[in-house]
Amino acid sequence: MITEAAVIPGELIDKLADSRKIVFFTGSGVSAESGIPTFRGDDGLWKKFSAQELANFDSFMRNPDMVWEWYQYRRRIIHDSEPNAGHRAIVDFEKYFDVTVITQNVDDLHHRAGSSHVLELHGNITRNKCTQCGEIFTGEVRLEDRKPPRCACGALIRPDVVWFGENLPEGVYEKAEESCEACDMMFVVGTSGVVYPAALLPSAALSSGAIVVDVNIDEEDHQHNRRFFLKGRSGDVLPALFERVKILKEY
Ligand code: BJW
Ligand code: ZN
Repeated sequence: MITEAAVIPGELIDKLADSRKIVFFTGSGVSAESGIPTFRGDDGLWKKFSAQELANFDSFMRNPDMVWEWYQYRRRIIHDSEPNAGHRAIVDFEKYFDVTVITQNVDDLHHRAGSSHVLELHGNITRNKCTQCGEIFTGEVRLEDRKPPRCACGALIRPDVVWFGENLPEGVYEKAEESCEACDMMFVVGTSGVVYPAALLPSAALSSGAIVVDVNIDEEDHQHNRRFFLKGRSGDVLPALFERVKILKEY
């Protein structure tokens, strides 16, 4: 069922009100209204910076200063941004549901909004790690650093994010899969669903009997095997959804 955000089907609200465990699986679209560019849209990061080439280990080792500069640029945008109404609505859902957030985003905005249970599939840009000994650096990233610093072991330090061809952080995908298999309803919010293995998660929820709902501004990114599609910005759709279910829960 495809619906504009303003008209959320009563059937969806009823099913949501009967749910106990819900999953929000988010992509860069959920942070777009915070001013953080998505990866593949018209203003996407890929278009301006050819990030597909930048987001891999070989590029970093070939040209560490350039890749580092690209991450520093994004860190500045993220540092200056705030969680938006979509992030905050996801926190509100914790009032009535057992909520797991599975995010492909590295921007930390779900944590900053106050979500209690966040699984980060692609790492977190606010951390660094050593390319050799793997030490993690969680302190404040120095935004003025024009070049990647070096670890005590002598090797280059890189952002603690998952690049193409790299494994996801140990155990995180497995936990995400378990949450998808156990949930009653899954919201797939602001992702093009083209990056694997993350893109397999909605199917894991579907085949375990969950109701899967796509929330996206672009109908082309709606997968037709999903039960509902709410077309609109996550910062509009998610608060509207929360207000509707709140009425059922409170009265
Ligand atoms: C809105 C909105 C609003 C806008 N409201 N909506 C199986 C098949 C084919 C390939 C593979 C496969 N398995 C693995 C691969 C290879 C590869 C892969 O997936 N390639 C494909 C691209 C073809 N995967 C990997 O390499 C992964 N690792 C892996 O598989 O390990 C095993 C292995 C090891 C060794 C060798 C081989 C395999 C790792 C993937 C890591 C992805 N990393 C990135 C960069 C992170 C660091 C950084 O930030 O720089 O993660 S790529 C980038 O894409 C980033 C994102 O998390 C990810 C997903 O993008 P997202 O969020 O969906 O953004 P967009 O822009 O695509 O979409 C935005 C959406 O929002 C759109 O739909 C808009 O309409 C919507 N929107 N505003 C609501 N307001
Ligand atoms: Zn080191």
